[in-house]
Amino acid sequence: FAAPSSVGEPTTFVHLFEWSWPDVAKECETFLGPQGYAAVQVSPPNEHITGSQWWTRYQPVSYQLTSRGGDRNAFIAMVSRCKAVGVDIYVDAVINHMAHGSGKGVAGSTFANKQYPIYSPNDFHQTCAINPTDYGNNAWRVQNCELVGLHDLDTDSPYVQTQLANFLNDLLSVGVAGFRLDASKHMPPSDIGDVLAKLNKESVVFQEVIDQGSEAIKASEYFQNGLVTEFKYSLKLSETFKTGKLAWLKSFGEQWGFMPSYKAVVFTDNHDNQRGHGGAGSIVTFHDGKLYDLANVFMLAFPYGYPKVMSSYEFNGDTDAGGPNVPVHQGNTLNCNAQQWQCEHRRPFIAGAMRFRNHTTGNWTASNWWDNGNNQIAFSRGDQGFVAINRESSSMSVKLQTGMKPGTYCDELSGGKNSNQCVGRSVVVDQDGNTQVSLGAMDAIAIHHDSIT
Ligand code: LM2
Ligand code: CA
Repeated sequence: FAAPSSVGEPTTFVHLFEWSWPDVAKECETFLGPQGYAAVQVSPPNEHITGSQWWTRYQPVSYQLTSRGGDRNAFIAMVSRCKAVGVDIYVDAVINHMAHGSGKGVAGSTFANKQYPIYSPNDFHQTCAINPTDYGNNAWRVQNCELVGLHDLDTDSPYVQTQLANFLNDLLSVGVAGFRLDASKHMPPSDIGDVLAKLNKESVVFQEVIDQGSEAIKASEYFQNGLVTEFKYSLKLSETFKTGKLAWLKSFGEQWGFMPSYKAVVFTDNHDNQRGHGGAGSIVTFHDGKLYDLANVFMLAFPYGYPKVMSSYEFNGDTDAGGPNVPVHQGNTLNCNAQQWQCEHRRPFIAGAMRFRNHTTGNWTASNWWDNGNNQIAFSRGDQGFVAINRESSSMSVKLQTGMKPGTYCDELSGGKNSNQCVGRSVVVDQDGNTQVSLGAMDAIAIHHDSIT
């Protein structure tokens, strides 16, 4: 589908889960840059254990940049090719722990008995297991014992902190712009702060803290270090779209008990909860078809948080299965289809809603809220944009105030403008700022001030 006429201010990043470095680089050039995605979260780039499961990437063996994604040269080439088209790279940094047991890493390093190329047994906490019951009442054990048998680094020690800072500084030196700090809940916030204080460049930092409201460790303890994942958002958005009423979303955000918007990284689903791993619940995913599109349209249109779009692969119920054995890009063929890479970030509604967000940064409020008390909603972003979502099995037909100046606009979700030609649906706003919204079941529209034709 069409490229937008201009990208606006980037507001959204995408997790290209398990994509190889050459595929990420090509995606930056052919799609993410032209469309206006701000950044890509890539899978961990450092040496990890061997094996075909996706989660081998979460068992570090060394900080050499050799991984299933590619080697150091391929990584550096990706970072610079993406940067050249305005797309930043965020690295998923696994710094709480090292690999379980003994064996060999993908770059040939060996490990055994808490011995790794740069670590020896006294760089780790004493072995103890995090028990399921610890989460509710024992913060110390959650941060000092082992998460699923992964040897827990003594992140309080100056030596360990220096190694971690060296790793992150190496990534910054090749142009990486930010980090997802994996398993942040399992590290004291002050240890993370000590490591970040040693970094020699500004970067985007978001900490993965699974706090759904009932544990000893709170997401708010991590605000001092940067952004934090808001897992309540994923859970509540999914529940509302699956079994609730969209009318409830009028007050979505802090009023639902979420962290302040400016601290929150938000997502519909992530690589863990979409397959029943960390923080799972009844989560909306690519398996939900149109419902997934609409949930993403809401996330991207609504003024809360820094959104991350998930880009997955089909795993057919095997929650350990690694990615498809084909590259995403093969010459001119794109292996984005039902059985392989899902490329959710390319879906017209998701990319279109991302562009809508980029063009509505001038007003960070939801105004003119309307709902039918059930699953039809609409709201404006001041005079910058207007969106309507119909999650019902029947059509939607209602005249609504858009807050926008009169004119004919081009719906971003069905394609938007391409070199001044509207390839999407036309939406007419009358002299009073009203429009007649006519949508079929499970449909949505989004217009903004730059989509006027
Ligand atoms: C994370 N965030 O805090 C990641 O988002 C999550 O994907 C990681 O778990 C976890 N923390 C550790 O980095 C994944 C996966 C686990 C997997 C671990 C380690 O969800 O299932 O554990 O990575 O690869 C696997 C086995 C587990 C085994 C463990 C150690 O599933 O049964 O435990 O390896 O061999 C003995
Ligand atoms: Ca720890």
